[in-house]
Amino acid sequence: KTVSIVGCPFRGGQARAGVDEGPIYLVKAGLVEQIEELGWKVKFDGHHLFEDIEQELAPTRNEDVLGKVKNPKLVSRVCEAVAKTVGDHARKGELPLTLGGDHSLAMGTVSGVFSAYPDACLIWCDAHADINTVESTGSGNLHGMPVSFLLGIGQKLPMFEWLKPVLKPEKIVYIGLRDVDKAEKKILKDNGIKAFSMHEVDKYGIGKVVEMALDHVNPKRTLPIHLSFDVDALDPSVAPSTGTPVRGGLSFREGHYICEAICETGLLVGLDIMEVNPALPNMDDKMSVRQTVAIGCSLTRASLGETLL
Ligand code: DIR
Ligand code: MN
Ligand code: MN
Ligand code: MN
Repeated sequence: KTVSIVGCPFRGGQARAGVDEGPIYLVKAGLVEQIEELGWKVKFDGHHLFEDIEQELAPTRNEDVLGKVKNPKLVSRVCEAVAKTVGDHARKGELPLTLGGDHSLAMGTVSGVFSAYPDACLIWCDAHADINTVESTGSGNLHGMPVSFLLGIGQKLPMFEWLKPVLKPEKIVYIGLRDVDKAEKKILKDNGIKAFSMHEVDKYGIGKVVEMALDHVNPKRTLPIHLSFDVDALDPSVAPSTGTPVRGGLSFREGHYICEAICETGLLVGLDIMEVNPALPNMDDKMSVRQTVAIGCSLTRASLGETLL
């Protein structure tokens, strides 16, 4: 069993500096060794630098806007590269672990994993639904839109022609939502997409929520699972160093329980740990950064087999 780490120091899907440092901090904190300690062989050949892409696009960087959407060319090219890398690892039977970077990268990770496992399902842990379309986005930030692109809903952008609608609405389930735009609520409803918000976590408890989430996308527990984990799913008191914190989030244990329960299925084939931003909440707050990076590592370990006993 092999984990292939795809380090993605990328921030083009949103506006705040620092999220590109996330993967660097996670690896520096000893993540590779921690995964090896769990009995995995770990492949990590350095972070993906996307330098060629950034350089090639540099001359027209400030023209990279289409309607409201910011950096569409840059994000598209980077995600296409990530899709290829992640897909190659998955096709070799390795488990791709993508370290973000902002959540627009999931257009690449999910495309890659679903190219290797077309029958996979997707579990999306996040405060946000990330399902705005080109038409509905208020911010223009692509990290708020990866799910709509993967579903193939909304206007298609020419530069994203490589991105195939690999995802069906019944193959994704959300856990942790609490900051969903009005237009996103309509998209979720119109497409019949299952979501367990913090309201359901409070009502049923995390154990029941994960069971219901799996029952929805994976009733017989036979299908491969991709877990895309945005650390802002956790409460800001638990994971403060992230770009769009929202209060009322998952507790430390609830976040880890999700990872442990998915690991227990034995069906995990792809994992994303996204939106760790070591420049936040501010440059002086070293404690918050340490805490958030440590949680990025421990969520990863929980997903890869670390148990409490
Ligand atoms: C908002 C915020 N729905 C947007 N989304 C965030 O920009 O589309 N996603 N923060 O992670
Ligand atoms: Mn690689
Ligand atoms: Mn997200
Ligand atoms: Mn989020």
